[in-house]
Amino acid sequence: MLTKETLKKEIEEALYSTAGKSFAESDLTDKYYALGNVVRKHTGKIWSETGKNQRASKAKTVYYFSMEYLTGKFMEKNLEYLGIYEVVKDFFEDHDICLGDLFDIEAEPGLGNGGLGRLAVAFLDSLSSMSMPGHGYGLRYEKGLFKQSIENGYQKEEPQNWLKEQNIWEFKRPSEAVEVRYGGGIQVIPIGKKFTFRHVDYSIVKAVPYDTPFIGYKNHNVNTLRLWSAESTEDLNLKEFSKGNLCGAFNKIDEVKSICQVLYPDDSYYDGKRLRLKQEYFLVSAGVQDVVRKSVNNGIPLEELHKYTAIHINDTHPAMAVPELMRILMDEYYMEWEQAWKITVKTCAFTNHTLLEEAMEKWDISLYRDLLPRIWQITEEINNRFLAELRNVHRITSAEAMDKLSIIHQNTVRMVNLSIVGSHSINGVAKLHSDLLKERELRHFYNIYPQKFNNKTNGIIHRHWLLSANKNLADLTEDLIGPGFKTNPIQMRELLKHSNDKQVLDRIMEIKHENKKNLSKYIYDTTGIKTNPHGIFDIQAKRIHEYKRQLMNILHVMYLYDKLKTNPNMDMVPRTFIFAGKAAPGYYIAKEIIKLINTVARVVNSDLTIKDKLKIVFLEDYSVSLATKMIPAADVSEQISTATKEASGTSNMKYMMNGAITLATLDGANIEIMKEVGENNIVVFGLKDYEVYDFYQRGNYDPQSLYFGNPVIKETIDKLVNGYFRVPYGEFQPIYDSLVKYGDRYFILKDFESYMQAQRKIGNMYRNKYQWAEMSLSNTACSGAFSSDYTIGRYANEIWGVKTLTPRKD
Ligand code: NBY
Repeated sequence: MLTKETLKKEIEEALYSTAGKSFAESDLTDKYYALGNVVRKHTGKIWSETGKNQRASKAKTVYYFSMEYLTGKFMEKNLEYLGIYEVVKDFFEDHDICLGDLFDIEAEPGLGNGGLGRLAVAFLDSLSSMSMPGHGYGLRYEKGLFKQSIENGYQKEEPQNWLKEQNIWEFKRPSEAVEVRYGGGIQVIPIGKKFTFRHVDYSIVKAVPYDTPFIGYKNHNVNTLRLWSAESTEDLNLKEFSKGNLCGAFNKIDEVKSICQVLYPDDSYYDGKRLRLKQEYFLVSAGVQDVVRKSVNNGIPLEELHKYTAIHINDTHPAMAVPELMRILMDEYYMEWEQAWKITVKTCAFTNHTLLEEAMEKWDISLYRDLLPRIWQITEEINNRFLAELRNVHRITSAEAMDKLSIIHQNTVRMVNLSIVGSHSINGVAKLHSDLLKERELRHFYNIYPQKFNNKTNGIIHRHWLLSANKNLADLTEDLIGPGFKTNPIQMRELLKHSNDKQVLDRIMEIKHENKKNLSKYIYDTTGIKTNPHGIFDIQAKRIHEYKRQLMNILHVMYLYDKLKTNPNMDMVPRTFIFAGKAAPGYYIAKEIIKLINTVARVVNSDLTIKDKLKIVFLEDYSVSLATKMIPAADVSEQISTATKEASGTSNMKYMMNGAITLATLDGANIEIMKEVGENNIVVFGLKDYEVYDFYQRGNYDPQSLYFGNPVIKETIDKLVNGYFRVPYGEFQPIYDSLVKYGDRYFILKDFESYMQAQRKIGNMYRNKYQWAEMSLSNTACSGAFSSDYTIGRYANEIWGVKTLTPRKD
């Protein structure tokens, strides 16, 4: 137990050693670093004990390979999980320091784009909190996802320099660096009747690991997130340097450093850049080498690697883990192909996160072969053997099936195919998504490998999104049902017993109102816009993408505004529509949608005639921290993607947990949310998955007939191009064209009528305060099922074979 007195001593000591100052002399930043050092110290011992325990037990361990990790800030979480939050808070309060101000000093590492990166962190959090041996591998990008600002309504991007100040959570481990090889050629060397392969003329990049402890929730367990950074093996090209060619001397170093310079800002979009391939192989090679080295050092026989180790491939970005593991087993440990292949497939498992065609990774053979000659050879051999298996074992004769299945296709390497062939498990991230993989997108694979396919619906960290983000709601929950839900969140269902208790419902509305007031203040401080917390806060915060249909949302706002203009005395619950999210810098239409939202906002927010009944806010630079402020304040959660397009969604679960009512299409995990909470506690609308597929198949969707046939639609959409918004001529023409001219690929016009109806329903329901509060309570109560602890329980049981390892205190 850490007491205030010992804490005081520890912080004073840390201040002397990190800042060379006494408590009285130090500023807030000094204190932040000192506290960080105290936390490091307390973490270190548990971390070391966890490692020793995991090694000694030889328990099966999962290594999660992901190009992205959206961690959020660490300080608050680490204090909470170590169980020292209260004493730290008391201590600083005694000195009139608010912990929140201290937390604000930390830079948030934005090492991910969106859902995929956040899910990876939820999984590490759950693994550690459930005392399971599981660690993450990723890249230590110097610049995370760009910082977004809005200028004149447009998105502007700036590099996000999260490492500018010292990062107190990482531990550099130079002694555990490994070498990653690029380029060169392969020599075939005969040994008797066999061959070995020698990689020659390659260039070397040193991969240096930086470890971040992932603390479990009050359970004396600390796992590791290991991020690799690229360093040159030669300090300088001395020859060039002594010739006075300074540029030449530094060139190679710059080239090496570029590998971990920056995160690619694409979400659900594949862009076949050489540097990206270099990054992916850097992660895979460093990680797999590390896994094999650790196994060997711990006395694990490589013939049985799969009994001790699982490698998880988070979408296809780390798919080269398959040929890389083959390479190491064969070239470095002289294993035969057949044996190495069995071990590799039993070790690797793969998750698919999207059905979008434009997100599928396909590498040009020439690029792949030149950069990674040995990996190419192995990939080609995997494919040759796979094609033979298709003919000889599965008796496939159809050219169409062979074509769909082949890993190598039209001069590209298809990474989904490689991942499926090289793994024993492939899962989608929500029931609908997994069903569509089996029945449609990957049905040829399902036909030959039905046993590989399974579903693992995503989850969220309830410790973050409820216990920490919404302390008042968590306290109320504890008052009503006891503390059990904190470690077993399914117990939140017991809240349903209080559905009819007006006192409880009043309290729920009070808490929501408090949260809305806090967000209102943030909105005012950052944008100058005044919002009314007595009205509905309707939020859509996520990456800007056509399939997520922020456009449909803002078109509906334009329609509402028009109605209010025509009838300013219209009886309407005041509404604030809040948006946030980044657009990929190269995604032109997405950036135009941001400009449109801000344009509508400027007009509506400054119109005094509508008497503050409608407000529109775009909050810039969406991040985990910002989400933590927004989600607890939402009355309505907009989850309105075109059916079949959103693999799962996870923010939908976070809003539900915080008592928002979901306005949803029947897409991704929305369907499972509806099943949990019941049809009366969610508002659904729009095309169903089979209807969308039907339109695609028949090619008979005709948005123009809707446009010309429905005056509301026409009048709303015409405002994009008829000068209504006093923007430069043609500004929103591309948006208009995407709907009217280019076929409305995401069925915005088709779903518009039913979306308007759903919005009307929301407005009416909100008028009945107790009915709304009861729905809100039901949503919170039924959200426990979406804790990532349960998701991880299923991955561990059904895919990895990983178990809880009772922590041992030495
Ligand atoms: O993964 C998201 C899905 O869209 C979302 O529905 C799901 O809930 C979430 C977690 O399973 N996918 C996603 O975030 N994808 C990416 O972030 C992504 C990033 C980069 C690239 C492709 C996809 N890339 O090719 O560079």
